Amino acid sequence: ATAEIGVIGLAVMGANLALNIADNGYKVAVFNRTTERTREFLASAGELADRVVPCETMEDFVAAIRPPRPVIIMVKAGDPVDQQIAMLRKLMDRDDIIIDAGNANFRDTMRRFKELDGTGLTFIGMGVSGGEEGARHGPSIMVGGKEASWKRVEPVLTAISAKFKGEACAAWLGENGAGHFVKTIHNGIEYADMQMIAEVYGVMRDHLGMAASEIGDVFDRWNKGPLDSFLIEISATVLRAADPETGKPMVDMILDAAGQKGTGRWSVIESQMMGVPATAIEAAVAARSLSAMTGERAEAEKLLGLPGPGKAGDKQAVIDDLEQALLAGKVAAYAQGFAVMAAASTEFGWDLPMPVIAKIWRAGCIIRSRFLDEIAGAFSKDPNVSNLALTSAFSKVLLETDGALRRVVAGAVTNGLPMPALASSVSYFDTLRRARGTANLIQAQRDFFGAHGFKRMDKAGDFHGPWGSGAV
Ligand code: NBP
Repeated sequence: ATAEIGVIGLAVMGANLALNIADNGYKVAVFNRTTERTREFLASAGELADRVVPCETMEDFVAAIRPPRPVIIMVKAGDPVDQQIAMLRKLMDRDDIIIDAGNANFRDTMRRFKELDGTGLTFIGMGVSGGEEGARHGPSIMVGGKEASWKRVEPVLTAISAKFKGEACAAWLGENGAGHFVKTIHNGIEYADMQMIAEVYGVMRDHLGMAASEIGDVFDRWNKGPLDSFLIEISATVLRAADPETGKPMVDMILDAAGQKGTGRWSVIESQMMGVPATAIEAAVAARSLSAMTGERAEAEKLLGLPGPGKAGDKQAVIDDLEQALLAGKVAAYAQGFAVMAAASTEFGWDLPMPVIAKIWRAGCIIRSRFLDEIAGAFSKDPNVSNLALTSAFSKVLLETDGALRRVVAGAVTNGLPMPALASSVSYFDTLRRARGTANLIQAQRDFFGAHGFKRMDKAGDFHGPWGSGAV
C-alpha cells in the first residue's frame, strides 16, 4: 500500500480532483466502475501518472491505500453512492474515512452518517464547487462531519482547495449534513444569480435590440465594477463565442430550455419546510421549469402574441439601470440564501459559521465574486444581524440601487419581458421594509372561515372577530 488517499469515480469531477491531489504531491489510488474510464484517466494524467495508482477492482483499490485510508467518492449522487459505500464497508478497516464529495441531498448524508455510526468507519459529507476547472486547480470545499474527522483530512483538503488572497477556501462547517446543506444553498443562490443575469440579458436582446457580442461587451464592463464575478465573466465570454457551424453567435443557436439536477429544487423545498422565504431562488427554479416547456410556450405565443414593443428609451441609461438592478437582486438572493442557512443551523443544530461560508465562497466556486468578500466583511462586522439586507453595508447598497431596480422591473412588466427573479426581489424588499403589512386581512379571513383567532395590535391575547353566524 503506497497511496495516501483514494478517489472513486473518474468522470469529470473525480478525474480532475484526482489530478489536483496528485499535483499537490500526494500519491492517489483511483477506481472507476467501468475500467475503460480508469485507463483513459491514466493516459490523460501525463507526468502526474507517477503519482497515480490505477486499480481495476475495489479490492485492489482499498489494498493500495495506506491505513487509515481516506477515500473520496465522486460518483453520481443517489444510489451509486450507497452502492460504493456498501462495497467499501466490506473491505475497509476501523478508522478509515469515507468522504462523499458529490452533490448529495443532505438528508441522504444524514442517513449515511446514521448507517455508518458504530461501524468504526468515519464519514464526511463534502460539498465541492467549481466545476471541472475548480476540481482540477482549486475548488471551494464545504465539509460536514465530526470536527475530529475534518482535522484528519484538513491538510490534503486545504492543499487542493482554491485560495483567496492566500486563505484556503475549504472549511469544516458543522456536523453530519452541514457541508452538503451549504453546498445545496450555494447552488440555489447560483440558480438565482444565473436567472437574474439571463433576465437582464433578455432586456438587452429583446428590448434594446442588442447583438450577443455587444451584450458581451456590457458584461465585460460590468465585470470591472461591483458585479465582478465568475458568472458575469463567463457570460461575457459565451456571448462573444461564434458557432463554428453557422458562424452565428453560439448563444443564438442554443435551445432556450434549461436543465436542472435537483440542488435548486432542494434549496426551495428546505426553505419552504422551515418557513424562510427564498423567493429569488424559487423564481429561478420555476423559470427553469417553464423554460423547459418549449412546446407550450410556442403555442402560447401563437395564441396570445407578444405585448407590442414599447419605446426603448435612452439605451445607456437602461443599461446602467440593469447593472444596479442586478446588484439589488443579488442582495435579495444572498440575503435569502443566508437566512435559509441560519434557520437550518438552528433546526439541525449545526452552528453554521456565516462569515466562514462567505469566505470559502470567495474563490473556487461558481458564485465567486467581489460581492462575497463584501458579505464576509458585513457578517464579520454585524455578526448578529438576522438578514444580510439589514447589515449597514448592504442596506446602503439597497438604498442606492432601489430606484434602478424599480425602473427595470416596471419597464419589464410594461414591455412584457419576463423578469421573475428580479421582480420577486422588489416584492421581497417591499414586504420586508413595510412594518404594517396586509396580513391583518388574511388573519380576519382565517378567523372567519376557520375560527383560527388573531392577535390585536392594542392588547395582548387571542381574539375572534364579530363575524357572527357568517362563520362556516
Ligand atoms: P456524474 O455525476 O456524471 O457521474 C458519473 C460517475 O458516476 C462515473 O464515474 C460513473 O461510473 C459513476 N457511476 C454511476 Br453514473 N453509477 C454508478 C454506480 N451505480 N456505481 C458506481 N459508479 C457509478 O459525474 P460528475 O459530473 O463528475 O459528478 C460527480 C459528482 O459531483 C456528482 O454528484 C455531481 O452532482 C457532483 N458535482 C458535479 C459538478 C460538475 O460541474 N459536473 C460540480 C460539483 C459537483 P461509470 O464510468 O462506470 O459510468
